[in-house]
Amino acid sequence: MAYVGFVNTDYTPKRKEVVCLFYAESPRGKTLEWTAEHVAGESSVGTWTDVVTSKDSIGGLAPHICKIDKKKGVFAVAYPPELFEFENVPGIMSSIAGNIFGMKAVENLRLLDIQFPPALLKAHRGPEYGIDGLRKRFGIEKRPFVGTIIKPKLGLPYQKHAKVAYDAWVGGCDVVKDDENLTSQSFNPFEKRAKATLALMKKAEKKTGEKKAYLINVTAETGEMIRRAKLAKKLGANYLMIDVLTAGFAAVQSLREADLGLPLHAHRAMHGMITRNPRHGMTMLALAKIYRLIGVDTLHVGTGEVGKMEGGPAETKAIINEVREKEVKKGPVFLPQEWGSIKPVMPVASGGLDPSGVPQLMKLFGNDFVVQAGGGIHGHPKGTKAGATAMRQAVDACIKRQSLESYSKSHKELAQALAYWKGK
Ligand code: CAP
Ligand code: MG
Repeated sequence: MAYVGFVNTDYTPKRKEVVCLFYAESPRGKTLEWTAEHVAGESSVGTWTDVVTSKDSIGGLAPHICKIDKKKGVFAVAYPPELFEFENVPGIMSSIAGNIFGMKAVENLRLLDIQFPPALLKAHRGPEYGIDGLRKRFGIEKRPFVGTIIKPKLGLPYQKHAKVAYDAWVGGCDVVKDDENLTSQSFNPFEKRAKATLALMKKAEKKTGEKKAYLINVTAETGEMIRRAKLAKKLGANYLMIDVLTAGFAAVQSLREADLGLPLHAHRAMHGMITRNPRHGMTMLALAKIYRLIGVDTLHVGTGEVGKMEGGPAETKAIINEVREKEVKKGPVFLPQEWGSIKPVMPVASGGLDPSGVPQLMKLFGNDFVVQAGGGIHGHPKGTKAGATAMRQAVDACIKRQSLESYSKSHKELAQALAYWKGK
């Protein structure tokens, strides 16, 4: 059917429907309603012209444009569940985040939020661990997890990579992760890195008496990714990392549905290509909901302007709520969402951080998050171990409700970090 007849602003979406909230800018001379009709049609059953074959096959499948707010340039579309294969995230995205972004009928289009109905939640595992499960697994009762990313991003031979990880763990990091673009390069092949780093993780656990996590990056072609994940598990890995955007929705589902029993860390490299332009693409909030649905355990969500990446406090807070809370109330540009039995994801703050940012981060995130620093640990004037200690001291200071300045008087690594990056 052509792109007409979907507007029904008296329509109340059924609980079983998928509801999408869009922001759109129409071509000159066209109305938001006209654009919304094109979006609703092209994302479901329609095309640019009537087709004779439509007559007897789409009854009841047509979506309803149930809200249009011309002032905000926003409209909502309620899609009957029969339009989708709920187990198939790539398929769902091909409808609600597919052709519509390339149509001439939109100057700009942004998918603000997707409301998942109960049956869609039931079709997916969600996180295996959740926040309580991660805290139990790593013996960290209340405070934030402290993590680092091995730097330089690329270039370290695997033996050095392992040694830098050891120094970070012994210095006080709970978590050490590969960088997003470290996979299995000639200087740092996956299996050798896994063996060497896991051996030193065990050594660091013995030395510190603390459980440690190594987030090894398994990002690769899906079959190879699963092979690496299984190999890592065999070698004693206790956490896996995947670059969720570059690997793709299907790969994230494959890794989760491999049920390896290991927590999954979602790095969001490439998200900026889709989320950054406030007038086009898709919000990080909507993306984050998809990864919680599929079932990652930790996910980068931004730092609320503390670090080097874009994403203000209000946006970061909204994403934190969306991945952590059981129920999210309707917001200015997002829909209400009940998460049923889907466990929470632990949000990750990362990007341009050093110990001085910890108080602001803990104000925004509370305690249930991972604070992660690469340069802010390995750039410490006294090296990685001191850098990790300084980060941990900053968290301890906040837990003890002391200012970093006063705490640093009796904690030299923190004092050195604060002095070194002052006014950075
Ligand atoms: C941080 C990081 C992370 C970014 C990702 C980097 O290193 O390893 O990939 O945090 O950004 O490569 O930049 P630094 P986001 O601590 O040295 O900045 O968390 O926003 O996805
Ligand atoms: Mg990185």
